[in-house]
Amino acid sequence: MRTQVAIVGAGPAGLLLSHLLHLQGIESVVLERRDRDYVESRVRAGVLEHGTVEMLRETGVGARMDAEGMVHEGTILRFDHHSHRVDFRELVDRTITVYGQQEVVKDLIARRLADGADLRFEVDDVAIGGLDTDRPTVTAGGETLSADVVVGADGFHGISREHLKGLETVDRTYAFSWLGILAEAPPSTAELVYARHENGFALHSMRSPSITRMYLQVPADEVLADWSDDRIWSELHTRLADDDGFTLTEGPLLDKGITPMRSFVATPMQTGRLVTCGDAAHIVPPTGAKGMNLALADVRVLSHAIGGLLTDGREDLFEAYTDTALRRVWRATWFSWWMTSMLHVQGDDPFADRLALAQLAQVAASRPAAAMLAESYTGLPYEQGWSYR
Ligand code: RFL
Ligand code: PHB
Repeated sequence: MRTQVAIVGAGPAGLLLSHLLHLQGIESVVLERRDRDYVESRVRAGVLEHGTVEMLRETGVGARMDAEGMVHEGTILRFDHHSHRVDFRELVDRTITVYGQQEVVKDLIARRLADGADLRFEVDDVAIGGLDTDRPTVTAGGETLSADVVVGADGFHGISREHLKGLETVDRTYAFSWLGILAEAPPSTAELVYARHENGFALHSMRSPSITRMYLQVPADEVLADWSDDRIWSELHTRLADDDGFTLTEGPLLDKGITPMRSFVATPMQTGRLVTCGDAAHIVPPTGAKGMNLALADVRVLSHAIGGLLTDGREDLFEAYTDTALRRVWRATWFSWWMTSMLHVQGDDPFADRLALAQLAQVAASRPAAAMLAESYTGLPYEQGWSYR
């Protein structure tokens, strides 16, 4: 069997790519290891950059996001028990939208299926071959699919990255993880609160007017079993408190988990007709809310490059894919590292902790410093459109 583009992984990256290619008249097959229900209910990212929102809307998959997503014009930084608002609208004339990753995934799956896409779930034996030719193959379930391009959109633990020639990785692991909870409680604040407290970082986010999403900095080797619901709430109350009377509303926990923090970039992102995108190629710590946005920005570049290759035989855009994508990846990697080091408590490194507080003070006091944060948080401008034509 043959297709134009074989995509491994039905996360946000693989699904959006399949959609953008379809809009350019290019057919693809998406192969996903998990079942549909699993990928639609996996709780992860929640913040969409300004440009991500525009791209989803412009390509016809933004209706539910526009109806249910919460547009935020700023965010709160809380440290030394005081709150400082960073006003995105006023500083950079941009906003973010709070809308869960699994909602984006649901919208993309619904649209792909309505457009007659070939999406295959529960395919757990994908193997990639033929990489020395311009007809690479993907084998799964005893069937071989021959394609013009194979895309590894299979996340950090996927199988595609290991096929890249001359692969080099740079990474940083952090001494802490995030313990995340989803609670059936109305948000206690209208905007996200990033709090730096002596006990560690805490984030107050949300998913809807009745669901709160929150995170706590915990040691990297922390075990979830050591965190009872009572201990989680007690620590959230302590770390999110301010001198202006902030109160936190509690509710039953719907989900809890621990996520390690890591920065990781693997280059190149392509070898012959195999390319990687999203978490398969790079990971950022979640403090800057960049992971999914970066995955979708890769896909924008890739959709344009594959459009050029398959409709006009243009090799140049395709060959430039790694370099084009990495320009944004490294800037987001810097921003995510900066937010992480500024907001987390190192404990054993008083110098780092004093520097972090000085940077927060600078963001709170200086308009250019706040604008720099706002510019990266709401999303840097894209270099090009998603469509080749
Ligand atoms: P995904 O979402 O991991 O999807 C990869 C898909 O590939 C499948 N797969 C395979 N399929 C077939 N064969 C194989 N051999 C396969 N191996 C894997 C997997 O089952 C999966 O369905 O990668 P993608 O599409 O690149 O998307 C990346 C994002 O998921 C990720 O960057 C974000 O979730 C990161 N992230 C955040 N990003 C943001 O932009 N804003 C945020 O606010 C934000 N918060 C977060 C986050 C990630 C978190 N966790 C849990 C890691 C908060 C958290 C807690
Ligand atoms: C989330 O709502 O899950 C979220 C928000 C902001 C972040 C990370 C995660 O920086």
